[in-house]
Amino acid sequence: MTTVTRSTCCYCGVGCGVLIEASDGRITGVRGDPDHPANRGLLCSKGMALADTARSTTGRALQPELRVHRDMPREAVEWPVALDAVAERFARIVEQHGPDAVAFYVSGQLLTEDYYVFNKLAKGLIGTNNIDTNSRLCMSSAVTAYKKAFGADGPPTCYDDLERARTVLFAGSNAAWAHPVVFRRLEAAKAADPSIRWIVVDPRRTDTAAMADLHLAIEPGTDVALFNGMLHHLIWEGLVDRAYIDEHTEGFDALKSAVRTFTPAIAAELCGIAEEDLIQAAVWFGASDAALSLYSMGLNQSSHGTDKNLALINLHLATRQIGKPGAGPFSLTGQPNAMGGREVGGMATMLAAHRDIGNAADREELAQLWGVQALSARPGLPAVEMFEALRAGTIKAVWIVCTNPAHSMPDNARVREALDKAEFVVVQEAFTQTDTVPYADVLLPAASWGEKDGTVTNSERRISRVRAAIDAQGDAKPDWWIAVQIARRIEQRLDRQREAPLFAFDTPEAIFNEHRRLTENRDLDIGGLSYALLDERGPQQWPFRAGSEQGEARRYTDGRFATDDGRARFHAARYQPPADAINARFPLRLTSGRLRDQWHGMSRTGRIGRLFMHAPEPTLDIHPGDAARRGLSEGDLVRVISRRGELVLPVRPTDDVRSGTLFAPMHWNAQFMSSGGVNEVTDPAVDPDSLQPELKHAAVRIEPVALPWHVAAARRGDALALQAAVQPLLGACRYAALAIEDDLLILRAADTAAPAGWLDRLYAALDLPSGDDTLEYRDARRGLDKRALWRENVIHGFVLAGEVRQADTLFAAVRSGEPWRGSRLSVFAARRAGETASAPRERIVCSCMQISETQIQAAIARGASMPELKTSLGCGTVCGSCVTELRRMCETAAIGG
Ligand SMILES: Nc1nc2c(c(=O)[nH]1)N[C@H]1C(S)=C(S)[C@@H](COP(=O)(O)OP(=O)(O)OC[C@H]3O[C@@H](n4cnc5c(=O)[nH]c(N)nc54)[C@H](O)[C@@H]3O)O[C@H]1N2
Ligand SMILES: Nc1nc2c(c(=O)[nH]1)N[C@H]1C(S)=C(S)[C@@H](COP(=O)(O)OP(=O)(O)OC[C@H]3O[C@@H](n4cnc5c(=O)[nH]c(N)nc54)[C@H](O)[C@@H]3O)O[C@H]1N2
Ligand code: SF4
Ligand SMILES: [Mo]
Repeated sequence: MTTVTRSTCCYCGVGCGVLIEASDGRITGVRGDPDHPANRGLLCSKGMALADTARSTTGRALQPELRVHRDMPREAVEWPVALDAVAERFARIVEQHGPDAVAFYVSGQLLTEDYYVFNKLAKGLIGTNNIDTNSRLCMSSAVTAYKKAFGADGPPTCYDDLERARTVLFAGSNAAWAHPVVFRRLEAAKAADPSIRWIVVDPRRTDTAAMADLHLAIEPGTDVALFNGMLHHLIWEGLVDRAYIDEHTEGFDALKSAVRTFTPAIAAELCGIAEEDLIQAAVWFGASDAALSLYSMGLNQSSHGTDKNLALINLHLATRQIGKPGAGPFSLTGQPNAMGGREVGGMATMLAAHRDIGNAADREELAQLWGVQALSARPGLPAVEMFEALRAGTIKAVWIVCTNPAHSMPDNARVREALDKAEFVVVQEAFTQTDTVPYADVLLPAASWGEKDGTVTNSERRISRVRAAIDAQGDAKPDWWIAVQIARRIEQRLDRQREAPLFAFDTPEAIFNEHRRLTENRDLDIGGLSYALLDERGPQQWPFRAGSEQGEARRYTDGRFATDDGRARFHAARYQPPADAINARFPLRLTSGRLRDQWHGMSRTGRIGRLFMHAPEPTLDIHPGDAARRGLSEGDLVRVISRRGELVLPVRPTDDVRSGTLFAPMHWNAQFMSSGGVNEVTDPAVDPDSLQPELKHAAVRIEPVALPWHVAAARRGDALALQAAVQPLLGACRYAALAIEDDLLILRAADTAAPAGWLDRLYAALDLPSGDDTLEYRDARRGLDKRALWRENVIHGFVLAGEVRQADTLFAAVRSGEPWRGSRLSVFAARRAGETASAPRERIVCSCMQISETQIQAAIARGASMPELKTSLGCGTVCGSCVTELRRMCETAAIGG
């Protein structure tokens, strides 16, 4: 029997509602929930593919594992053994070295209930504020700026504003890929009313920028100069709202003198854009009936990210583009529960329900609510410092939950060193193939999406229920449960038992109810919410006070802010260049970000072939002029070198980036390539207020690297099992990348020569033994080694090492599964005329309908328009994630002739 469970997508902060279909304990399908106010039935390519990610248990963490010594492998143990081991070790370290000798590094992908328990465990029970989260890499600057400007965290806006805005300013946001359903809604609004203006501020011409009326391709890191220049123009042209400023704000005069020097001409020059464009943007924004800004990592991930946020908020306050429909500074949250984490105070610098560590009254009130003596007044260490302290030995033990710092932290080699040096590392994970799992002394298997219950809050402050559609796989347990079990044990060992036990929770609902109590009479008051109400009436926005009928869609509509005097604050934002200075040795600016179909470290999206096909290999985007000057063409491998480290990547010349700027996707890591990914070279410098690292900017140089020995390989079978088998070999090559294609694993690698013994290990990992079914060819003198495995007349796998000229033919043969025509011996000789050396598989643009770039281009060449593409090929008709790209392809063809 098929059951349908209403839940929420586990990826981005849009927070789309999903309907999960399940039968016999397996998830069989996922659809958009037509009744969810965020998406009204829509899903993007990642959401559409959710069921596939849950299909197989290969690669899931299914049992607790423990190792008694660093040099020994972990072994499976029963839960009580694992729980005792963690509790005992944490308690012992706290007794010997004090509470600040342990740390928790958690995640905006936890549910609010999970998050709440971890925060209470660290701050309430152990007495340390050393609990930080990957939100430090993500939302911290936005939080800090909201608090500075408005007196409280949280966006004043809501999704309804998407349809009401007259001017939309995207700043450092590639919403077309990162928040696709929000983008779909904006697209529909603009299609219905083409007079709506879009401005995009992004150094790259992203799919978002390609749709803009005005794209400001600023130099990375120059946003403050841009916003100050826009404000200068608005002030001197009289486009600010003096009455609003006088009545509802503080600090305008100081700001006015601070932006005096930012004339449009000077600001435009600093940003590397045309002065007219800056002025145009200012006028469209300031004179608009409703200007909405949507911003994300291009602002936050900066060594002056708080100032970037504040400079943008200044524009909104000065022109009264806030507190009314369609207007306001809308920080798009990245993770599904970045907001919930902020609500429970799950960071090193905050306390539960928007309380402050630095505020004695807040600490006392919370201690009382929790029934503990006192809370530590010492702020905990934020992410970057936390791992530094682990490396230095001042923190002895870390418990990592639902995040993969060995991949996602800046300068990740240092993080790996820290994990290596740490006395005790606990990793609580749903999947085993991540870069952090190898460091775990204890691996705690977590129930994952589709298997757990609780709540999340999306970008517009809307709380949705997450519900389990099936039982947890194997012995995996919900994150809150694991935390509660260990907390109780630590409580016992530290002999901190109280009259009322701190962790008496038996359900997520009990946790939610306690969290609710902590929010009462505060800005995020959810006193009127309950699971029953959410179940009955669907997702709700906070604040939602007791006795009220509904939440608040927009905040500060009466011009009263959450500061003591009710006035918002202007802050004179200082323009500063990025921390990692450009010079003759490191002349290029490297930025990084998301791809449409991958999610972070790929532990989930990297499980399905469909999501690889839009971008099958890691790449380094470079301006064609910069590439030509260095004699580089598409696919050439280069070393990308920064002051911290290096990695090898294939270049992709494209004028989507400006000259002097490079872009690499953040996703690839040691599970799929030969290095830890782009964070080998990124900069751990942080913003002084938000302590968020500058992941969006590193000064680098690139050098060509001659790696004449190439490998191309493919193997049919359980691709996830094959990936796990081949992954340990990747690091031995200067360059290697894996991709998954349904029941196929694809490998490409390159080096100066074959690493010793490597090929034999590869043959074993790919299960390509010598034998009757295997055709082999070896030429030691020329360094050639080739193998193909046959079943009947069909090639089931091959390795070409040394040179890979036949790769295309063989990839095609393995993919098609059709019998090989011609003699077996011809496989290593065959190379049809016109074939290039290693053209990757055709790029698939439409993931839902599996329509390739070539098919679309052919249709466009025959004169197909955008609507005709949809009717003739079907592309862009399901989730819509590819529509911007389709439109771009049509436009490019039209311009090109
Ligand atoms: N497909 C997909 N979607 C996701 C995620 C994912 O992994 N995959 N992750 C989610 C998460 S956690 C997050 S935080 C969001 C992130 O969502 P976004 O922030 O929209 O995504 P990014 O690609 O990281 O960065 C956005 C843009 O910032 C630009 N940028 C770089 N430097 C600067 C600068 O100095 N100024 C300006 N103005 N722009 C700059 C980059 O060129 C990039 O296009 O996405 C969420 N959604
Ligand atoms: N260079 C560069 N680096 C970046 C960024 C960038 O733009 N550029 N962006 C930064 C940002 S904004 C973010 S948010 C971070 C994200 O970085 P991470 O947090 O490291 O990213 P994920 O891969 O999503 O990690 C989540 C982990 O939790 C596991 N997991 C999934 N479900 C569950 C569950 O229910 N319970 C438990 N316990 N585990 C689960 C997944 O398998 C995965 O390994 O990356 C940051 N790093
Ligand atoms: S936009 Fe896509 S990834 Fe984000 S919540 Fe919706 S379906 Fe999930
Ligand atoms: Mo994020």
